[in-house]
Amino acid sequence: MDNLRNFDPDIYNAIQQEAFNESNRLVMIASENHVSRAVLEAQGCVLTNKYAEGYPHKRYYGGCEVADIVEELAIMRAKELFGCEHVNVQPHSGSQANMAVYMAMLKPGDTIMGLDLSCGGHLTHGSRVSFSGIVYNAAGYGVNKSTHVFDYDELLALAKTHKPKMIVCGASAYPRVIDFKMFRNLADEVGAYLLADIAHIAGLVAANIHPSPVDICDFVTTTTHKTLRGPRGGMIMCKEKYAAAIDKMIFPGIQGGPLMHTIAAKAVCFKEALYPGFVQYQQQVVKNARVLADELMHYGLSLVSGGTDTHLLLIDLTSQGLTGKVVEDSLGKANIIVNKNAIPYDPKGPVLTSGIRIGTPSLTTRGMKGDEMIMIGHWIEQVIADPTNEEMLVDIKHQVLALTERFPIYEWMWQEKAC
Ligand code: DSN
Repeated sequence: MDNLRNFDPDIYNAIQQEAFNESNRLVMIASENHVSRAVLEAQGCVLTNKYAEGYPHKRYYGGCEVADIVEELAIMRAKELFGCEHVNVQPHSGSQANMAVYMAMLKPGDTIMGLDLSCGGHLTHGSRVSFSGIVYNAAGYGVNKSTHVFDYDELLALAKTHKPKMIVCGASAYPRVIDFKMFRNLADEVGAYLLADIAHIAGLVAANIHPSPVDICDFVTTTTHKTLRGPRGGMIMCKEKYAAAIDKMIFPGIQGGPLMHTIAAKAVCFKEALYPGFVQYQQQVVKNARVLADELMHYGLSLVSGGTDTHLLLIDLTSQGLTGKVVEDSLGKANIIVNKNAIPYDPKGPVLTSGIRIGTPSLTTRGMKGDEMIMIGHWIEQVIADPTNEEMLVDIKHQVLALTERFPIYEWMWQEKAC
């Protein structure tokens, strides 16, 4: 059989184009990263062929000896990395991981309490348009209206009112440290299970830069592709006493065959994360976010919560009278890729929004540091000050290209681009 380049040049070229784009743009989407060649190789391997329903040494198909090796390595490394009692590495995504926890522990109609999407939560934390808000009675919580950080007294009052069976902590757009112990207190006060969704901060947690919820919460879910810098996928960690219920809900409850190639790539990612260099990487991710935040504030821009402790920050565009959509589009023309994002209690809704979310994991993977963050902060400020100035956007794009050339990524892939 022919290779991809010869058999399907359309798809081959599209993939090359993506590598070229990632290489020539500043990817500042907080939930994205650039995986290593080793992770890509594992993800693109023959394990995609293998059915391995079940768990190591308890499969429903023959010939699973390699699948067992791979899954056991992934489990062993995840346990070492996060110090958890039990881990299930099969969830296809973070949403599947959350779904499995809810379905294992709750009945339809039970109350869950998670952070509202509009305040930085995730769809699966109880949004009305997600299964989490359709199947369960979702009582959302927010951040304090003036500080934009969690007010644990407010949350306790809410928990006492709603008496949830499960409290979900964790966020997709919250720039500050999450106090898992305070959430544990809330959960204990009302007799709720506590789930921490650390999809965004998993890399920071693995590197001990953000406090770990693993010993504090009943369940910890994550994706593996954000700060953790692995393949797109999910994972559930829990206390041993919940292991059987969680495993049974992932398979056969909500999934069939595990994606063994992805599990192999997860194992590679965990191995990478166990190297000391990973801690330095995560430290630099946070340092870069802080430098960028200071630079943006120095130009008078307003940041949600006044800064960041993590890999991400949110610019509030209210005083500029701009929408996140306009700024996302303008920055895109300058090869700076971000996403529009609601700010807490945003009057504009999710299509336009009043903010943009910016993250540093991908740029840090390329080796960028404080000096580069200062340059990038200046470009972002210039675009926000004059988002329709096409000449300036082109000029910034040229400067971005000069910068990205100094920090190559995936050049081994796209240098062979056919067109
Ligand atoms: N959609 C992801 C994000 O961008 O934060 C969360 O899963």
